[in-house]
Amino acid sequence: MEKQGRIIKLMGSIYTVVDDERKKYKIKPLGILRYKNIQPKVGDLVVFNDDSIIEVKPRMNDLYRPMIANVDQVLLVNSAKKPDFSFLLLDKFLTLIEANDIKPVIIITKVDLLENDEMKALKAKLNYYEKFYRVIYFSAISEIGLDEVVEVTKNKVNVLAGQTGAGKSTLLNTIEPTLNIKTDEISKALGRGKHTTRHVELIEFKEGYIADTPGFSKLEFVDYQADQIRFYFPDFFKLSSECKFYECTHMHEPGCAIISAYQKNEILPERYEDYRFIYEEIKVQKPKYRRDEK
Ligand SMILES: Nc1nc2c(ncn2[C@@H]2O[C@H](COP(=O)(O)OP(=O)(O)OP(=O)(O)O)[C@@H](O)[C@H]2O)c(=O)[nH]1
Ligand SMILES: [Mg+2]
Ligand SMILES: [Zn+2]
Repeated sequence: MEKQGRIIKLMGSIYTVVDDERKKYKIKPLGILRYKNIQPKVGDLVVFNDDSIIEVKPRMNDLYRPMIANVDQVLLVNSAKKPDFSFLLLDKFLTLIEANDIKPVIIITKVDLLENDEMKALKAKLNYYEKFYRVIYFSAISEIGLDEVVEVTKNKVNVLAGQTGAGKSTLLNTIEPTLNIKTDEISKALGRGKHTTRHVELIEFKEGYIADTPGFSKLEFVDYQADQIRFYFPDFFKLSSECKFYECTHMHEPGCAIISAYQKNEILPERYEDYRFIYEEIKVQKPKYRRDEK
């Protein structure tokens, strides 16, 4: 009998599919799918029977790194300290998430490591982002923000993303202690490399799912054009109808509403400077590094 379900795990060539009653099946795709060049991935909604995946439903979105499809939101984890908070990293991640048409939720972790005045200063700046994104302050130690994280994640397919060491796995362990996911300290004890989290899996969580991912040490924009980046800054996009030129890149054009807002301090300076940085970085990128031309 054919059923509908979601792929939550891929190990070797065996897929774990969960049906509506949360029953699990370990199966392989039908050969015909490979013939049609359809490769099922974690997150896919599929039609299947007891032996095989028969059909992969069209994807709502499709991430390349991590390899995961149909994501409702990305929980973008940034540490307040250790490693130090970086607006550039935040804006780079946000750009990539927006480019994939996924909703980001900003989580600032390790707030227990900040002094009161440091916290105030960071909040004053991040306040700018709250106009268009949800921002949650979190600490695994004091458990600040725990209820908020649980509330924002339930009934959704969530993916954790963020710099290595930001505290993604720790956050997951804090909201669901039974998961007992490996974090930094254990990998150090084993004398392994930087990344503690390796494979991708959707973990059943609060009527939804959550995937931990290995942190990135370097973010690359291999598949993007500099001129597209403006569409991934929702705050700029809204203002851009007031730019003099329809195709304004907000880099140098006369009558640019974004440059003008930046000069008037209506846009967080870091935000516009990061935009310029990302734009320039993509501009100087050598075409041979583009994935589609390899
Ligand atoms: N003080 C403090 N330390 C934290 C907090 N969250 C995580 N840490 C520490 O930060 C280090 C890195 O945490 P991980 O959870 O492994 O980071 P990760 O983002 O999963 O890292 P990767 O898997 O390498 O991408 C560990 O030593 C944690 O104990 C926090 O809220 N407060
Ligand atoms: Mg981790
Ligand atoms: Zn402009």
